[in-house]
Amino acid sequence: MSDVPAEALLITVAPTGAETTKADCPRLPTTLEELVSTAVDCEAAGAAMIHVHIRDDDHRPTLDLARLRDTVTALREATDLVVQLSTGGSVHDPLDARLRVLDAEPDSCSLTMGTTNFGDDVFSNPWPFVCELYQLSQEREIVPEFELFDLGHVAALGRLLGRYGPPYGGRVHCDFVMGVPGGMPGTADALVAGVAALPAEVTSWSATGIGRSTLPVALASLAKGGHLRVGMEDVLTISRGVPVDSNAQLVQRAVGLGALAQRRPMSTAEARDFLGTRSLDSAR
Ligand code: KMH
Ligand code: ZN
Repeated sequence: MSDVPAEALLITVAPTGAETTKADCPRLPTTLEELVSTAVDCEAAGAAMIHVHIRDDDHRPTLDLARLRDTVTALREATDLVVQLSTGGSVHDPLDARLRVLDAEPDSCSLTMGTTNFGDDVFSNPWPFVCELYQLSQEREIVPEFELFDLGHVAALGRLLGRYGPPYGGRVHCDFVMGVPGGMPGTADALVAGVAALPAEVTSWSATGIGRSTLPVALASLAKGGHLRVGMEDVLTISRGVPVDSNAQLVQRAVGLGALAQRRPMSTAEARDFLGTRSLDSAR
């Protein structure tokens, strides 16, 4: 058990993603400088964890290891946020490059629990890859966040934990990613079904809804006592037809929704305890 009280709301910001182009969205943080300043603003607004995808000099998604390492270092220098690197990358990234993400030694890594159709593409997560990535995270003392795009992924999580035991740190945190075309819909009904199916080992969960499902999923998550992931990886409008100004704006909105539900933002120190990540001193 962690000592973090139930009213604490974990807000994760996913500021960039791999799908939106800089040309389509100039406000998307794609350079290291933009990412760090976004992280600082989002921490000040109430986020405790950052889910990171990085871009190359042409603003295209990359898993370049040197860049990933520099990113982890820069985020740790500028913030106390829990740094989670995406191992999902983009739908075009090969599995071996996605495994190598752990060489950058983040606090946490995303770990998607199965293959899913992803718009017109396929986000590939074959079972042997999931198992290899999970065991690597255990060896490297990196806390996985299990990404659940579908109800089948929830069942697969139970199978994984049954076969390989708990993650490093002993906590089991997962995130429902809803409303992806090809995955589960971003509805309260789907979230309720997913939460009901979670394996007993799960200690916490958050949810995010893509695009227009953002608000319904956030409200449903709060109603069920869950946590929130927000950010420009998942949504680019703040209301119908109005572009998001910044990731911090989405974090501020999450803080406001949380306040309505009598939840207050979890601090970064609480988040480390809550998620079971390494202490800040050993991470640095
Ligand atoms: N970009 C998606 C294909 C993750 O970060 O782990 C995968 C994704 C999940 O965003
Ligand atoms: Zn991601």
